[in-house]
Amino acid sequence: MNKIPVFMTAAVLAMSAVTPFCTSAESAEDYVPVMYFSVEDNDKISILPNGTVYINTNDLTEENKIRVNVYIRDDSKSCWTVAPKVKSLDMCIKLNEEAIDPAEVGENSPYDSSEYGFYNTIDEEYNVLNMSFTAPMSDMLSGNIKRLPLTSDATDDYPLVYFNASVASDVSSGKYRIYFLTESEDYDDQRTTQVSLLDDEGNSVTITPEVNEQKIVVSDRMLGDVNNDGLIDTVDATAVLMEYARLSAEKEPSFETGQAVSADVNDDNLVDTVDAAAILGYYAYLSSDKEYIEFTEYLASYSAQ
Ligand SMILES: [Ca+2]
Ligand SMILES: [Ca+2]
Repeated sequence: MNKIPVFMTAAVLAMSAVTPFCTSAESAEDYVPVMYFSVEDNDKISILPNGTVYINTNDLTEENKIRVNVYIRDDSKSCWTVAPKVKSLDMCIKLNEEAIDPAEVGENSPYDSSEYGFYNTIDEEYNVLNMSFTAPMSDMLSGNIKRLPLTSDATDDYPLVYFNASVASDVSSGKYRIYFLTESEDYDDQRTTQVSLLDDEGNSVTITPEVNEQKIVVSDRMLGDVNNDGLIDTVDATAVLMEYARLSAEKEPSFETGQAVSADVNDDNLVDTVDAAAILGYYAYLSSDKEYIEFTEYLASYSAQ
């Protein structure tokens, strides 16, 4: 698993320290599984080192789909129900297809598919996907609930489920997100993301997992090509530094939204010297005789150092 976003690492490491699952009341209350997304690369998007999707609207066509994988990290391995509810706030990024259980299409799955029931529904009005993996109904009625049996060592060795998000070809430059619904937002009693764990005594506890979100940033130009001339070079780095100077002097930003998105190459919501340095570094790399790589690939090696 090399796609865990950087900000998840601390939580995941902290959880790794508390295995195996402890059934004492205090520890069981503290324990929380994690759900997170990862997006599959394709020719219409780039993926930044932190997992954010970057879209240059010039690469879009009439039909633009992004495959989003949903993972669960449950170190206690004690889930008997896993129910992600996923929402996209903006209809320009539409969750208009049903989710796919990898096991149903012959792909690997974290849980043994013969041991769970899977359902999913789409709520088109609110752009919400409701999904659930749960022990068979007969077991629930008889009170004989079993944990979902694993197919491999970790619950996030494989995606739990995936879905396609459709990006409208006329999407505006800006920042978007797909996220796990953890509280009712659209109406009372809206279903939210939950997992149910079963302890060694057969007691079930239903909790809201820790979640991340999938950021999608959209610009009308390439990442780093701030002046939109098709090149990533010193002119762009200079423009970033000038904007940084403006913002530092508490002047109004001069960049339009698409420019600002393309200038924030490390996606930390700041346009500053770090971005300028990355642009200059990439320009220097391209000016050398080294093999051509995309800016995002360069950023990945740059941030790994
Ligand atoms: Ca440029
Ligand atoms: Ca930045």
